[in-house]
Amino acid sequence: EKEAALAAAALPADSPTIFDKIINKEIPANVVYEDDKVLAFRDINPQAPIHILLIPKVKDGLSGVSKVPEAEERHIEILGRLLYTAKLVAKQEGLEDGFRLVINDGPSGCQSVYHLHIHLLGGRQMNWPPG
Ligand code: DGP
Repeated sequence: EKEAALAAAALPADSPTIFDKIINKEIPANVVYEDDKVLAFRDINPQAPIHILLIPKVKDGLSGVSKVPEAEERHIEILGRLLYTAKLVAKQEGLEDGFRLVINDGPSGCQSVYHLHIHLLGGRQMNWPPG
């Protein structure tokens, strides 16, 4: 897994990933929210009773953001929109008592898919520090 992360880290910012296939409906996903800019779907390997990924949609050749350090000023709107959508989805999922938002970055952060995403985790007591 570490090797895969290192290989992926070498890819250019807008290389397609498995998440592009989910956006394009080429592979199925359990979608919980979708608009023209953001897609949210259940993680295939859930780490909590509720584990949802929020991703920016990439279309019309618009360069995607692979990871936080690749963000540019033009991405500010989508970065804010992802957080705002996390709020909407948390409410939709009934996470009134709280939840955890996580962005894994790069090999040391355990990022495995190089299409920027926020993890929304909830439905159980979270612990600190994380692993
Ligand atoms: P990260 O390690 O932060 O890059 O998280 C990537 C997450 O993506 C990981 O928790 C598993 C999830 N994932 C990978 N492939 C798929 C997929 O094909 N479908 C879904 N629903 N989730 C996926």
